[in-house]
Amino acid sequence: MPTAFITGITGQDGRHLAEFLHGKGYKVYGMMKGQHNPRAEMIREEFPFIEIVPGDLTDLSSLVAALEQTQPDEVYNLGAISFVAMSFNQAELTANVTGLGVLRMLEAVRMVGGATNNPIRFYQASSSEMFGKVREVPQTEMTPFHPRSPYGVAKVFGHHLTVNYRESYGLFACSGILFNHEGPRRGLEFVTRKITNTAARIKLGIEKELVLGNIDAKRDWGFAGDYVKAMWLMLQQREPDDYVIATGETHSVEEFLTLTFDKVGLGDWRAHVRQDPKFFRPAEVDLLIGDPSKAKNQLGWVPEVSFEQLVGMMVEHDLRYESDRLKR
Ligand code: F7E
Repeated sequence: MPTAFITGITGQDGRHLAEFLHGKGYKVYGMMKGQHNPRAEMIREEFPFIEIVPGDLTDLSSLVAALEQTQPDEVYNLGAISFVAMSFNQAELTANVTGLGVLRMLEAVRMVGGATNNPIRFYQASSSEMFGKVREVPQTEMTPFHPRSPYGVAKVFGHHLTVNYRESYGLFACSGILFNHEGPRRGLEFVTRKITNTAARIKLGIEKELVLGNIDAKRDWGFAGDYVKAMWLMLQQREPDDYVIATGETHSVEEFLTLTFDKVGLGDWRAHVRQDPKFFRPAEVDLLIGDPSKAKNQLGWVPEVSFEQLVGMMVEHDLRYESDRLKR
C-alpha cells in the first residue's frame, strides 16, 4: 500500500488530497500541531481513514520523528500561514511557518530519506502569489517573481529552496505553482467563500450586508478538487519538475460578486455590498492568469470545473449549509 504524509491536513487542500489519495488506495497520514488541536475532532469524524501524527512546521525534530514513524513514499507540504492579508500583520510568523517550514521539511526528508531504491518524493505547495506584480501575462514556470506580501516572499523562499534541494542533493522534489483554487471547503476569510457564504446569509435574512475591500483585483480561479490531482500527478513522473496549475482564465472579484448574487437570486449586488478600507491590502496583486500548458502536455492535467460551475457549486453548498444551521 503506498503511503502519503500530508502537512496542512485540516486545510481545504489537505482534505481534498487525503480524500483523493484514499480513493487511490493510499495509507494517509496527516500532520497536526498543538496539544489539543480543535480541528482534530472534525478530521476524525469526516475522514476516519486519516491517521493523525503530531508535528509542527516550526520544530525540525518533530518533523524528523513524524517521517521516521510513518516512512512515507510521498510527502505533500501543504501546511502554511496561507491568508495573504494576515501575513502583513504576522510577517515573522509567516516567514517562520510558510518559509522556514519548507526548509525544515526538506531537511527532514533528506535525513529520513526513505529506502535507497524508493526515496521519498516531496511536493511543495508553491503559489501564484509569487508572481505578485506580474512581469508577464499569462504567467508560466519561467516568469520572474515579484511578490507583494510577506506570504508571497515566504513562498518564493520555499520555492527556490525546493529547486535547490533537488539540484544539490538529488531529492525528488517538485513545486506546484498553484493559482487560486476554491470550493465549498474554502475558509470563510478568503474572498470567494466570504462572498458565497455572506450572500447565502443575506438571502436567508441572517446577515444584512457584505463588506469587502478591492473588488477590481483579478484572479485565475479553479476548483481545489481538480488541483490536488495535479499535485499527485507531479509525484508520479519519472523526473521531478515544477508546474503552473491554473485554468488560463481570469475574472475580477466584481465578476464573482455579480455571478453569486445572480445565482442566489438577490439581484444587483450593489444593493448589498459596502467597501471598507480595512479590507484593502498595503500592496495588492492586481492581475493573475496562469498558462497551464506544461501541466497539460507533460502531466495530461486539465481543469474540469469551469468558473461558472465553481460559483454555482459554492452558492448551492452555502445556501444548504446556512439553512441547515438555521434549523438546528
Ligand atoms: O483574495 C481581494 C483581495 O484572500 C483575493 C490564498 O489561497 O490564493 C489565495 O490568496 C482577492 C485579493 O486570496 C476582500 O484584496 C477584496 O485581491 O481570496 P483572497 P489571495 O490573496 O489571492 C493564493 C494563490 C494563495 O496562495 C493564498 O494562500 O480578493 N478582496 N475584498 C478580498 N479578499 C479577502 N480575503 N477579503 C475581502 O473582504
